[in-house]
Amino acid sequence: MKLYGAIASPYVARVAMYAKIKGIELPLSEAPGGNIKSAEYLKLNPIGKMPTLEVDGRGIGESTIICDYLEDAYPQKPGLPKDNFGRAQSRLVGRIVDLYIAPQIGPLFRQMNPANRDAAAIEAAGKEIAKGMGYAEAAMGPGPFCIAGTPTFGDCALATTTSLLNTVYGAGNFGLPDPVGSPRLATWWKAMMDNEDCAAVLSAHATAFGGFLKSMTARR
Ligand SMILES: N[C@@H](CCC(=O)N[C@@H](CS)C(=O)NCC(=O)O)C(=O)O
Repeated sequence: MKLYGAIASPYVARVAMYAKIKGIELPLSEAPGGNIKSAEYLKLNPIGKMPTLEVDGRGIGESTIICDYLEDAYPQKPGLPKDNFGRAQSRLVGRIVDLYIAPQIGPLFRQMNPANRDAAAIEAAGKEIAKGMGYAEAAMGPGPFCIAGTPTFGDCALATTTSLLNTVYGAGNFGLPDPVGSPRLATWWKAMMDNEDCAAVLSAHATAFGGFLKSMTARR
């Protein structure tokens, strides 16, 4: 089993974190053919995005589906809560990230250059992100993690995207409110940072993504 992708991607980091909390050894491997648009890679994942999980020569695409596969294939240490409602809520947090938070990141990326920025676009994206974070908060359980006392799928999805948001907000100096500013989200974020496994993945992701952002801004 091989996981292809770069840790700078929040979707790759999501799977890396999920594998880690489940105790699965899953280092990142270089994409077949050298990149995610190579014929070899596209054979495994015609969508041409990262991550892809290769299992016995066959590919699985989409980070959430890869996590589902890991849950089915390695049930010994669960990555979801035991009770059905908690499982649904943990998955819901991931869905909220994908549908309501992550789509706002592209519009913000386009506003990184202070010399040429659209304040209304920044405000609109920031508003939608804050709404999405509110939806995620509403889906949370008693905590301190998303649902309860251990990290599960929703934590992996929300934390890697939160880390990316923190980096983008910091680099862009947009003046947008802290995405984890509410008491429940602040408690959640602290729990993530205090968890050795989650913090290790978040740190690797932040370093790699920060480097990517720097090289992007240096090019303009
Ligand atoms: N819905 C996908 C999103 C994956 C995705 O957008 N990956 C980006 C990196 S963050 C990518 O591979 N982009 C390259 C491209 O679109 O060509 C998932 O959950 O895996």
